[in-house]
Amino acid sequence: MTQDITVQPGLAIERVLTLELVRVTERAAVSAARLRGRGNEKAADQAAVDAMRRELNKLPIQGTIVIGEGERDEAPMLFIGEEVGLKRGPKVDIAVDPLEGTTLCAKNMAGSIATMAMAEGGTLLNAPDVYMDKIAVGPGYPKGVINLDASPAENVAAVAKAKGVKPEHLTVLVMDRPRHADLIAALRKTGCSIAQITDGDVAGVIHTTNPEETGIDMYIGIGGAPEGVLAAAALRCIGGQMQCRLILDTEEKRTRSAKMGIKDPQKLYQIEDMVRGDCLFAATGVTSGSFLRGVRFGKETIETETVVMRSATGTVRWIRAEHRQLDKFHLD
Ligand code: VTB
Ligand code: MG
Ligand code: MG
Repeated sequence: MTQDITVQPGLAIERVLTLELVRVTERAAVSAARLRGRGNEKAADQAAVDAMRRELNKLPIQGTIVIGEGERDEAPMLFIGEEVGLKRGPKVDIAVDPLEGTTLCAKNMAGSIATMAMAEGGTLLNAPDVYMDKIAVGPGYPKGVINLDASPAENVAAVAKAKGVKPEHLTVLVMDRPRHADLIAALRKTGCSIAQITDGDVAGVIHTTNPEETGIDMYIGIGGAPEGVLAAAALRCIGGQMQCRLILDTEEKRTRSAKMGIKDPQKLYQIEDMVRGDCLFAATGVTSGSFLRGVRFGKETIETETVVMRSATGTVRWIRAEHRQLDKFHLD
């Protein structure tokens, strides 16, 4: 007897879907990786989008893209509101960034990933594609240790105290952007170490969940709102704290976000406000980074590395895959 994927009350995301997410991000990563170092962001991104869409449409879900490549008219695929899947099975919200770090991929620099999250229908923040102010730490800290409305110095002091170290022994990750000049200057005064990345703050935020391995204790700065929701989904699974606020500094942005259901443009979002239900998160490395190994093209196999997480249990799985049947990847 074949069993349909059923929905358990309060657990809309069936665990069997976990591996399906892996397949989706693996394919997107392989497609993008073929275009690593070609200096063509757009082509790499498009390849990842096409592959991700093709794989999503094989899944037994009634999925709605809530974070995607933009509005319908500007994004032909994986646009916000697009329905994906086989149109049977659980109703789910989907957030995608098929190629997070297009520049990293185009320049063959460390840290580009293919990533997505899936959550119970109606539970993911429909974030517009605007900037977002973010602060995050990993698990193990007392609730409220970070505060987006406090100064960088106050946050460094609070996290250092909770960790039981001096500020000099704390490392804060910040994206290398002119807009972060004041933030960096304020952090410098605390004596902490600042690690900088040129792109890719989904992985950046996730780095805080494993400071022993990554050396990163806290993430602060302004990045994309879609990336904020994706990172929040990961932290909802692993643990940690994150606070965010949309930057709606023009009338156009406020109108656009109001249309997407954002009532309070000043709202301070906690993880549970961005990902309100059970969720799954997956990311596959495109170029190698400190988070994930990039795709390796061999003679007989293509190797991928993926992390997949499930909030219901907090399980985090690292999946190294060897793909054979390379002809099947030809389409990608
Ligand atoms: C942000 C960040 C992403 O691009 O969206 C950034 O969240 C764009 O910032 O991780 P700029 O406009 O300052 O370039 C990424 O780094 C990659 O998509
Ligand atoms: Mg992208
Ligand atoms: Mg991105």
